[in-house]
Amino acid sequence: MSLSTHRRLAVSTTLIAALACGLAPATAASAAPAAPKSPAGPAAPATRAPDMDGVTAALNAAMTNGAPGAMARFSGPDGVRTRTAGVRDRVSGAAMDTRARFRIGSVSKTFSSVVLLQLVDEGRLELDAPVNRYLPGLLPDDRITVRHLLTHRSGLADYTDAMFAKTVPGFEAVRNRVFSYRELVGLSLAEPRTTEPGAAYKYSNTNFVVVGMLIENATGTPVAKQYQRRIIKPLNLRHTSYVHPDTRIKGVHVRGYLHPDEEGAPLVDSTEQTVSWAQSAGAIISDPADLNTFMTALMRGRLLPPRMLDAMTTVTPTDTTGTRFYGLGLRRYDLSCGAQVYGHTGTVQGFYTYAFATRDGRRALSAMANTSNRGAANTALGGTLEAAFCGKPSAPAASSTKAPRLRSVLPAESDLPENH
Ligand code: REX
Repeated sequence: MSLSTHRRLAVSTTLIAALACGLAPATAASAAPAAPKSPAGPAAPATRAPDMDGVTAALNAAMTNGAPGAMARFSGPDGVRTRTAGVRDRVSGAAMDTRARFRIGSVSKTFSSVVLLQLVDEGRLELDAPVNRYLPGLLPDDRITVRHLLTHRSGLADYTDAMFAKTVPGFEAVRNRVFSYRELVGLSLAEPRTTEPGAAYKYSNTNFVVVGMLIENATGTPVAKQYQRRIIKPLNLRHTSYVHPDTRIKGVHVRGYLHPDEEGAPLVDSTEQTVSWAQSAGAIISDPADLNTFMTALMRGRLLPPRMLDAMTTVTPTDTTGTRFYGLGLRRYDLSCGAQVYGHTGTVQGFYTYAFATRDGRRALSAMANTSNRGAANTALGGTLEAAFCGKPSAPAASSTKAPRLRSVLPAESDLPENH
């Protein structure tokens, strides 16, 4: 059935159309504050088309702020739209390409969280059990639970702060190193803990290193195998991999460029590295289509049963803006139009990533810029979220007397037509 047939069918019932108007359905995350009402009224978010010019402007702004290139892919009811800017390779001059793979950094945390929550669902771990029940003696405090890790409330110091205090020397010192998980945890435990267990949100890579250990301990296999078996294969993510400690990115890929701390110093090509300093906290490679497939599948309940997805999307604030939240290995951003999007951000040397979807899994955006240590470029890249999910009113603007177009029957992200 063509997309337009889908739409014609759909417009026929006002009920479906009314449902289609709503934002994300209420979830067990109801502890979180409700989405702010859109100034244009409750129907506004669903009637907005993605503002792809706004997406392009955000990519260009990332470049103005020091990224050699940037790209974004939006998947929604009306299909897929991609945008690129600049280059994916400064030496060959190859243009940025939305089929190219890159390092997704902490978006890997959402993958690790999905695997862990599947294990919880299978009864192999308990969220509120002490980590030390499964990894005896690993942590100096029996009160630290599995949930504390997934919510960044363990108080375990982030060893990467000291590791990368000096950006390029820090990176060069580890780019070819292979760490064991225990070595990384040891680096954290050599520092004072930051909070009492459960007391406060404090982002730390250490938490998701321990999550990797829990996965390997519960399954008796490397995390790579679990990502493959539980996520990559079922969703047919053909450009997603975890190759630690291999330093290369296979196939067509983006080259990453790290900004040194010294203003005006040349960019450092940081493409090849083990990412052993991050492992289950940040070493996955993917591409924009796979990231959108992953986030939409997650939100549509294809990876986790409702109980686990509810736990994952139950969030607490990460700051005082009232717009930034964290669940279990998952962020929620509340955008200016009232849309709430779930996903993760990522930073590894040379790569900034955003991968987010609406709670109903009907719209997703992934964006990347091939630079890092350049906060302004990352902030500019984040502008793709507002443009894509808040968008601009479709023309002619929807009126309350007209039935809105159907947005409820959707093919999978990967079935949607490409629209460059
Ligand atoms: C390490 C330093 C960044 C990068 C980091 N990355 O902790 C994790 C991640 C895996 O993706 N976290 C981010 C380096 C925050 C997220 O969740 O979005 N910075 C760089 C420095 C600073 O070296 N001196 O910018 O490439």
